[in-house]
Amino acid sequence: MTKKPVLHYFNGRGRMESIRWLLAAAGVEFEEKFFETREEFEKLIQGGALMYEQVPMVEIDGMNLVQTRAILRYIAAKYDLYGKNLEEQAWIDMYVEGLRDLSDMIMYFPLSLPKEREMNLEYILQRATTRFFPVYEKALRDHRQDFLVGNRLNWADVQLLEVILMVEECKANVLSGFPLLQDFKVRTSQIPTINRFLQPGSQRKPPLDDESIGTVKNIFKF
Ligand code: GSH
Repeated sequence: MTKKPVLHYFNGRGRMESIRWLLAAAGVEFEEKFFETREEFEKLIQGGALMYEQVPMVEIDGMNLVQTRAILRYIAAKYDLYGKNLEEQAWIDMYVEGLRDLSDMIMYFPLSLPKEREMNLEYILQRATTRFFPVYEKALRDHRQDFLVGNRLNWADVQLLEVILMVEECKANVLSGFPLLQDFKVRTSQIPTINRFLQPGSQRKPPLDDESIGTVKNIFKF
């Protein structure tokens, strides 16, 4: 029996969440080892498993994989979610990198200073609706398929759904001007592996609350 991948991170979204999403969408079961304190994180570093003394780290196929993008690309390629040729991979990379830009803004948002919160939220929503979502709406319209690239689910689709749901947590009706993205959301949410991940009790993590922000600041010393 193949060993399940083991994910090393704190018990929250951060940079690990899109890795959880991709494994879940691929139908791959995984284990998680959480650290909750600076001391536990340092123990992991001292064990020598973190190439850059950073997480996320995923134990998979006898390797300790680090660097979020490298991990995602490995999983996408291994589970056939990375297109069928170099051209499809280039499109997937372009979509995924745009989605990463947007999701990074959302990842850092809970760390906003109270006086900058509203302004930062406005900025995220403005960027989502004027720069990023129009790209994916147009891609679906021009491509005339259920998916962004090719004619089957790939890494970019999984990340698009993840990011749509994240932005909707900031503003529920944010997709109102994007009919094809609305359909895309409904359609991809019904894919059985993804649907299971969306159910309560899955390994999907909630947005960071104030208590977990304190824990994260303590672990990573910022
Ligand atoms: N480029 C890296 C990646 O994408 O994986 C950045 C990783 C990173 O900054 N990880 C943070 C960390 O380990 C936690 S989310 N910080 C501790 C440190 O940099 O000392």
